[in-house]
Amino acid sequence: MLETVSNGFKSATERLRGVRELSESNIDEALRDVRMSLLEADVDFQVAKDFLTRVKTRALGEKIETRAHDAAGQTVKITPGQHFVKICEQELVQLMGPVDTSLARARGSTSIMLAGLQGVGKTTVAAKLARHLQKQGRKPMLVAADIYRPAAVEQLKTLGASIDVPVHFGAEDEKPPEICAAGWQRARSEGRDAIIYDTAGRLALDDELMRELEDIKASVEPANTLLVCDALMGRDAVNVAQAFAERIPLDGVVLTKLDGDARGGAALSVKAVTGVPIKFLGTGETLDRLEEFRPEGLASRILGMGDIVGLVKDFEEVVDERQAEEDAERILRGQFTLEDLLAQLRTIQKMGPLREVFSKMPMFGAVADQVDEGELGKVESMIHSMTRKERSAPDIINKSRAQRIAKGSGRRAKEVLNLIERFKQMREMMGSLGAPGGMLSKLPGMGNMLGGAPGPGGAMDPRALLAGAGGQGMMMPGGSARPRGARTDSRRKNKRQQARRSRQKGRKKKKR
Ligand SMILES: Nc1nc2c(ncn2[C@@H]2O[C@H](COP(=O)(O)OP(=O)(O)OP(=O)(O)O)[C@@H](O)[C@H]2O)c(=O)[nH]1
Ligand SMILES: [Mg+2]
Repeated sequence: MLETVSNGFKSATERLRGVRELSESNIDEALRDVRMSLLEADVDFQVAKDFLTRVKTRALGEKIETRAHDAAGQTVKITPGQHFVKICEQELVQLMGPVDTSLARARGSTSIMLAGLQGVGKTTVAAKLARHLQKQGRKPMLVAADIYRPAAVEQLKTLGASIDVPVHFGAEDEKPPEICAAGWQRARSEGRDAIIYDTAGRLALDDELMRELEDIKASVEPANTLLVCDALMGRDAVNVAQAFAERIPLDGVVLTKLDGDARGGAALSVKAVTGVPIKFLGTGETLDRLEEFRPEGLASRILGMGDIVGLVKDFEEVVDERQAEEDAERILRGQFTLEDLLAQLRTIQKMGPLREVFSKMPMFGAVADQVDEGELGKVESMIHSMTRKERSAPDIINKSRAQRIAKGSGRRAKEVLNLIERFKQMREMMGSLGAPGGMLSKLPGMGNMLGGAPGPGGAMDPRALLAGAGGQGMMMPGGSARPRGARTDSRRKNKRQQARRSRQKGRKKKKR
């Protein structure tokens, strides 16, 4: 999704990695990549130009705070490159927002008229919105006002039936405005509190289509008029939106087929060109693939970091950074216990549903679907039933101890032994990953941190970390190995070690 723009920002960030300050020349260079990608992505020319000017002005004009305080009150360093990314993020949000995704009500109910060209996804969106409202406890009704395309009514009836939402349709000679008006009356009398009008699409914008929409609007006065646009149409989608907006007042845009949109031009320009915000995103053919639009979320996805900004924010809220870095080093040396595993599980759980956490991580996004939420609870309950000693030295867990633990946690002894086995394999694997010359040292940037020679950047299959070496089931949440750790250079590491040593000395002195 949106790879084209993402790539532009990614190479811009790469260029700024390691620079000591933002200067006109390095900003220009970085922004050249962004400009190319925006144009390639079919972002409106003027929108792209204004965006780049704003980013440049801010990047040059703002004093960079090189230090900030994190959630735990610790001072953290901010590089000029990170400052640049922050500006880009804020300007992207500005470009696409603000947006209020709530749907207006009038006369006691939510009414929505959908408009748009042929094949953009109106009928699908109608059903998705019905589902969306249903989840909020509302009682929607769908109205089939497309009388021109054969099978259009059948399509809506099938979708309605699949989510248990009634569909109103007209008699043969009824015109769309009359069908809608009758639908409204029926919804009232049947106690439905939300109504969605699915209208016909045409191949091109024509007077007839506009007049029909105006007539429907006049006849039922929908509280929300949403324009459905196909993201794959790029700048054409924006042109269509502009033409619609000039003729019919619009409350929002629903941008569909974002799942197949590698470019992202429509998503970025529609608000800036038309003044109409995107309210919903369609991200797949099935009816649950509708998202309320969050400019912040899309901005961070565009910045090529999955939603790593959000992830780091979540992470900072729940974890002590210094502790986390120390843990990460220890874990990568293969020195960790079940107690650590439990702490990590808890950290991850605090960050939100597991699948969401994983989908925000660039390396793990693709396997997020395979994450088994229930598995965590089982692992947690088994560790809970162990004694402190067992947790720190799992090797002592024999058959009879396993039986006791199983009894305490409502699991089977076999599962406990299995957990221990997988834990040992994982410990071994982490140890060998972290060893000089090990797999992690081959990842770009990790060589320094681990003290090994950087290799040619051998790729790692993220599933190796997800599933235990045994193949399935338990996962290793690398909670402490925060992305920034990857950039920790040996100097910083030495400094930290010195600091730790002097802290320890201080403590010893006090004792004496
Ligand atoms: N991948 C993907 N496909 C979508 C999405 N939304 C709709 N589609 C597909 O796009 C095609 C057209 O969808 P419809 O909902 O029939 O479009 P429409 O605007 O009602 O079409 P007309 O009534 O003919 O004007 C269908 O095959 C849908 O499954 C989406 O968000 N992602
Ligand atoms: Mg349709």
